[in-house]
Amino acid sequence: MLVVSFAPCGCRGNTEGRERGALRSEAGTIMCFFLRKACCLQLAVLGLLSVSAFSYEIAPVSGGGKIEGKVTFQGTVPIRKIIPTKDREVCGGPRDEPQVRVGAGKGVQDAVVYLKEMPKGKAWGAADKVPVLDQEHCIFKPAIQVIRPGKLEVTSSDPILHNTHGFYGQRTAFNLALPEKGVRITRELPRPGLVRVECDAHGWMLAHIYVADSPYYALTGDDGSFRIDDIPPGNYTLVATQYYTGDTETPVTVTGGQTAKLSIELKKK
Ligand SMILES: [Cu+2]
Repeated sequence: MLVVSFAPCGCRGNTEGRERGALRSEAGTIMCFFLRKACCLQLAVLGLLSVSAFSYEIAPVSGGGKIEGKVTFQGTVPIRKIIPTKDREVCGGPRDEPQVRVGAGKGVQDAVVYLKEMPKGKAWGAADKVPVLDQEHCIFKPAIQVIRPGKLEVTSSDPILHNTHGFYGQRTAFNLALPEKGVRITRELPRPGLVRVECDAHGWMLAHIYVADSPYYALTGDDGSFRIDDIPPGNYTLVATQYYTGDTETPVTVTGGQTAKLSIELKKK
């Protein structure tokens, strides 16, 4: 992902130049002209880079291959202690929450798996409905989801105020007050990347939304299994990620008409 930050294209020296004399002012103006030009050029280049870094091209895939695999976590399941400090009649009492959902055969449920930086390939598929993030008993549902860039509907099933706050890194993606049950608000998540969702009213609430940069992704089932299909033959990096363990990258070669099998173990970094 490309993160671009820059200062505004201003020129404070210009004002100073005017105050100190005509000659200096003229030199300052000329210098400022070039600085502005350079600055605009820089912005244009950054703009192009940011567009190209996120562009995914849809191209028909013939004779594609598949990847099937299983994501596991072998260690002791880490526990997070949840202690609701308000609205207990809705949010409930203290409880233990596993940081990694480990099921049969050490399989990790809800690990996000995707092919890294896919330039082109299959279509996204029909968008049957807008993805939803609900809040029930002060728990985000679902806690983890993968969506395509676009709309997200945020709602609440609780009769109390949630202040639902999504972040791309440190930057706010949305900040919504949901004061009562049944409120529905739709927002855009236009940029691929991880969106962490918190509630400003209930500090223990946490969800993760992965905005995909291509349709080559999967969310593991309750036994840790996944499948990605219609992949153009080639060499790729498959990323398996889970918010507690972080990313695990695995090289994989996809051959037309065949299924590459992977076994991926997540480990806390
Ligand atoms: Cu809340």
